[in-house]
Amino acid sequence: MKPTSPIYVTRPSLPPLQELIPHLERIWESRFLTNGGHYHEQLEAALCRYLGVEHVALFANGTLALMVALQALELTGEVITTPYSFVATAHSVLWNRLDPVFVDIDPRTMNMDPAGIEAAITSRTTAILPVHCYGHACDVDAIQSVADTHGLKVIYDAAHAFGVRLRGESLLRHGDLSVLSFHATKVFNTFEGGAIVCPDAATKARIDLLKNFGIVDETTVSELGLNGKMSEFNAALGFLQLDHVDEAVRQRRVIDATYRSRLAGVRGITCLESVDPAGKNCAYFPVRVEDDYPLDRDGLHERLREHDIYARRYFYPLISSFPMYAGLPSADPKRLPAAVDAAARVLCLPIYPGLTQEEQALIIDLIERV
Ligand code: T4K
Repeated sequence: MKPTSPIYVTRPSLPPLQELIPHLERIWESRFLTNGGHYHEQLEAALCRYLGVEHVALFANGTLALMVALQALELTGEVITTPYSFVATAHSVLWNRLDPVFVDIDPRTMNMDPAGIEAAITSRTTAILPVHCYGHACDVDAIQSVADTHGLKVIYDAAHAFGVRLRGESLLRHGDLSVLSFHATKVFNTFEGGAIVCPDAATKARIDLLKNFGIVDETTVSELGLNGKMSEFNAALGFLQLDHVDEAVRQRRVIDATYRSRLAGVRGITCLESVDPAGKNCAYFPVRVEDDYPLDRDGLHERLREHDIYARRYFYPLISSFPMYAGLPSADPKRLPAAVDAAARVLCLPIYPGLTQEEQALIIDLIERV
C-alpha cells in the first residue's frame, strides 16, 4: 500500500501564517530589512534564553557560520574532523585554506572517536571539528581533555543539536564555539539560517565583524570578512518558531518512541540512541540495517521508495570519498572502517511533527514485512 502523498525524511515546521503577518507588517513599516535590525536582536536574545547560553551570533546559514567560526579562531595547519557528516563540515575547513584530517567514528555513537583524534594529532594540528551527529552528543569530556593536553581549539558542528541537553545542561556550552543550522530540514528552522554560540562578548563582537565584511565603521574595514548576515524576515520567522519548538520536539519524541517499541522486535534492525536520551531533540531517526535483516540498507531504502517513502542515507557517501578529499592520506577507507560500515548500513527514517500515526504504521509495517 502507498501513502496518499509521498512521505519524506523530514518536513519543515511552520508557524501559523496569521501569526507571521503582524511581524511582516512591522518589517514593511520600518523598512529595516537586514544588517542587524529589531528581529535580529530579538531572536539573538530569545535564543540565548531558550538554549541556556550567553551569546549567540545569527547567520544566513549554518555553512557560513562554520566558515566564520573557524576563521574567528585564527587557525592554521590541520583540523581534525569526521568523514561521517554532511559535506559542509569539511568544506568549511577547506574554505579556510586549512587541511582537514579525517579520523574514524565510534560505531556505537557515529561520533568521532576521541582515541582516534589523539592519534591523528601532529605538530600542525590546531583544532578539532567534531559533529554531534543526529543531535547525539559527542564524548565532550574526552574531546576536551585531548584538546587541553595538546592546546587545541574545539569547534562543535552542532547543526543537528538544537536544544539538546547533556546531563541537564545545554550541549552547546561545550568547546570553544558551537555552530547551529536553522535550515528548513532542522528541528528549529528560519527557512535558511544558522548561528554561532560564543562563550563571551568579545568573541561574539569579532564574529559579528567577520559576518559583516569586516566593516568597523563607514570608512574602516579591518578584516577579510564575508556577508553572513541573517535578514529580518528570517529572524522574525525564527522568533515565532521558538514558541512552537517545544511542541515540535514533543511530537518528535512520540514518533521516536513508537519506532523504538515497534522496531525492537524486528531482527536485523538496530535503532541508534543518544548517550543522554532525556536531553535529546529527536532530529533524526537513524537505524542500522544489520546482516541478519533480509535486505541490505540500499535494498530497504529502495523498497521504501517503491512505496513513496523517502528515507535518507545520511551520511552516504562519506565526505572523505568526494574528489576534493579522496586523495588525502586520512581519507583512505582502510583507515576509516567504522565510518565506511556506518555509511553502508544507516538509514534515517521519516520523523517530523505532522507525520501521522497511519503513515508511521505504514513505514513500520513495510520494514517488518520484508
Ligand atoms: N553541518 C551538518 C552536520 C549538517 O547536517 C548541515 C546541513 C550543515 C553543517 C550545513 O548547514 P546549512 O548550511 O544547510 O544551514 C539537507 C539540508 O539541506 C542540510 O541543511 C542538512 N545539513 C542536510 C543533512 O540535509 P538534503 O540534500 O538532504 O536536503 P533535501 O533538499 O533533499 O531535503 C530533504 C527532504 O526534506 C526532502 O526530501 C523533502 C524535505 N524538504 C526539504 C526542504 C528543503 C521539505 O519538505 N521542504 C523543504 O523546504 O540536505
